[in-house]
Amino acid sequence: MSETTDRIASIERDALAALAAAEDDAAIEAWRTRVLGRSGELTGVLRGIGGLDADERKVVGAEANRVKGILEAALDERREALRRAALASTEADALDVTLPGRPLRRGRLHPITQVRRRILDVFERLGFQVIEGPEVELDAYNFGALRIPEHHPARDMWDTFWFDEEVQGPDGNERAPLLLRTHTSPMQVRFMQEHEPPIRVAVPGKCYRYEATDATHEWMLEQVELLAIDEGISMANLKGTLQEWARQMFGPSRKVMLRNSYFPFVEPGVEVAVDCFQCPGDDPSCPVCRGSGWLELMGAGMVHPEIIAAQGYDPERYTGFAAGMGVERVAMVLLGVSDIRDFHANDPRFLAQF
Ligand code: FA5
Repeated sequence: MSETTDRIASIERDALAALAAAEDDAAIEAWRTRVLGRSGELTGVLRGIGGLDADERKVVGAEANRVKGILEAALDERREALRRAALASTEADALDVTLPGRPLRRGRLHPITQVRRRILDVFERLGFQVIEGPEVELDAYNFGALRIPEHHPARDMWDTFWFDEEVQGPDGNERAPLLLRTHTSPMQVRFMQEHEPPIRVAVPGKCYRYEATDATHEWMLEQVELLAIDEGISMANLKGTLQEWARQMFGPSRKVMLRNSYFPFVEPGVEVAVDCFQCPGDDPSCPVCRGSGWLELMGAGMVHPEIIAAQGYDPERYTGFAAGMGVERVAMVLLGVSDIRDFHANDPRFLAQF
C-alpha cells in the first residue's frame, strides 16, 4: 500500500462519515464541494496521479476511481434518504391527530317536518292518538262519504288530481274513480268505520290540489285532521281544544278567530284564522292576509249527524268535532315565512335557517 492509497482510504472513510452526518441540502452540497468538487479532496488525488510512476499510477488511478464511484453513489443515496424523510414529516403533519377535527356539516329536519311534529306533540298531550291514511284515495272516501256526491257544487272547493285508471270500490263497484286526496278528512270515515267511540285521533298527511299557487297556496300541502267522537261532545269542546292548541303553539298573544263557514261534512262549520304576522292587518298588498288582517289555518266543525249515523253509531248518543289544518300555514306563522312556496322550493339557503 502506498501513501496515496492510504490517503484515498482515509478520504473514503472520513467522507462517508461526514456524509452520514449531513442533515440538509446545504450540508450535502458543502460535502460534495469539499470531497468531489473541482478542488475537492478526491479530485486532488486524481489530479496528482500524473506525477506517479506508471505502475503506481495504474493502482492509484483504479482505486481513486473506485472510491469516487462509491462516494458518488453514497451522495445520491443520502440525497434520496433526506428527500424521503422530508416527505414523511410533511405527511405526519397532515395527519396530526392533536389538531381539532373539521366540523361535520349536520343535516336537519325539514321545517315542515319540525312544525308537523310540534303540532302533533300538542295534540298528543291533549289526548289524541296519531294515525295515518292513504294519499291515493277513492272518490268514495274523499267526497262521497263526506256528503259530497258527484256533481255537488262543493266539489269545486277541491280542485282534484284524478287517476286515469278506475279500481274496484268498497261496495264492489268495479269502476271506482281514484284520486290524490285533496284533504285528510276521508280518514274521519275510514277510522270511524273500524273503531268504536270514544274516538280521539290526529291524522297528519300530504294532500294535493290542482290549483294555481300563490303566497298562501301550494298544489301539495300537508294537513293534520282532528276527530273526536264521544257522548256529549259540543262546539265548546272544539273551541276549547283549538284555543288551547293555538296557545301552546303560538303563545298567548296570537289572536285566534273562529268564523262561520261551510263544509258539507260538518254542521255547523267554522274557519279558524290567526292575526297576520306580516303586516299591521290593513295592508292590501300584504301577501299573507291581503289586507284582511287574518290568515286562515283550518276548517272545522261538528261532525254531521248523517256521517255518524252512516258508520252505524247513534247520532242522538254520539256527537263529535273535526278539524283540518294546513301545516304549511301554521309553519308560516311560527317561522315568520311570508311565502308558502319557499317551503318546497328546495333552496338550501332557505332551509338552513330552521
Ligand atoms: C278542508 O280541507 C277541510 N277538509 C277541513 C275540515 C276538516 C273542515 C274537518 C271541517 C272539518 P280547506 O280546503 O279549507 O278545508 O283546507 C283546510 C286548510 O288547509 C286551510 O285552512 C289551509 O290552512 C290549508 N290549505 C288548503 N288549501 C291549501 C293550499 N292550496 N295550500 C296550502 N294550504 C292549504
